[in-house]
Amino acid sequence: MTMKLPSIQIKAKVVVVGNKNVGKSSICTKIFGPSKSNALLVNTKIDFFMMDKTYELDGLRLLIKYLVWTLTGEARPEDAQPLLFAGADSVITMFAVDDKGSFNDAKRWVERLFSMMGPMPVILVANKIDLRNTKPDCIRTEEGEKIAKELSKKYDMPCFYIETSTETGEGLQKLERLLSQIIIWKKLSTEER
Ligand SMILES: Nc1nc2c(ncn2[C@@H]2O[C@H](COP(=O)(O)OP(=O)(O)OP(=O)(O)O)[C@@H](O)[C@H]2O)c(=O)[nH]1
Ligand SMILES: [Mg+2]
Repeated sequence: MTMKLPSIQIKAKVVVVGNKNVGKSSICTKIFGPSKSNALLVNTKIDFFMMDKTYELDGLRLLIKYLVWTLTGEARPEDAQPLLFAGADSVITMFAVDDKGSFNDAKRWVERLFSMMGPMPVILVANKIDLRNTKPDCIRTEEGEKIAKELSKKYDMPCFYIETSTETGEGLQKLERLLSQIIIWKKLSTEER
């Protein structure tokens, strides 16, 4: 007979940043469900997403209660305030492969985060990879990987790199899995809670 242990609950704050139009809201909706922002706060430039999800780890059941913060509208790296990142367990920095400006700014988003929070693991997400089939001059995989490698080296912290498309769904499961692993690692490696 197998006995079911109760699940361990983990609360996680995830922050998703990146330039306007890179697909932050789309990716959050796909992974975490509809935005809850109207129920919580009005007139902010922050959107909230929530999801509870159970993962199995070595026979243990872990319930992660995600609270995801993301920016809306014309936000720039230098506008990001400490409150956005405070207490974050993981940060996703996004760019769109068809938007060179968003790619150049991705590095600046990470540096803005680090300047306020100190280095922490980051996931760099290259979104809209479906557009590589139709649009010329998209950012290539090697270019994204190179930035991630440079950031990891410079700050001595992992900067993971994942490519996604919210149109085709490619990479979304991989992103969610990595996110959960980072959160579990962070909770196990700190004694703050
Ligand atoms: N082709 C393609 N379009 C996408 C993808 N992800 C998002 N989009 C489109 O890009 C546009 C912007 O997506 P959003 O999710 O609103 O982007 P955002 O980063 O939240 O934008 P702001 O909130 O304005 O900063 C929308 O028209 C989406 O349908 C993708 O993977 N592929
Ligand atoms: Mg949005």
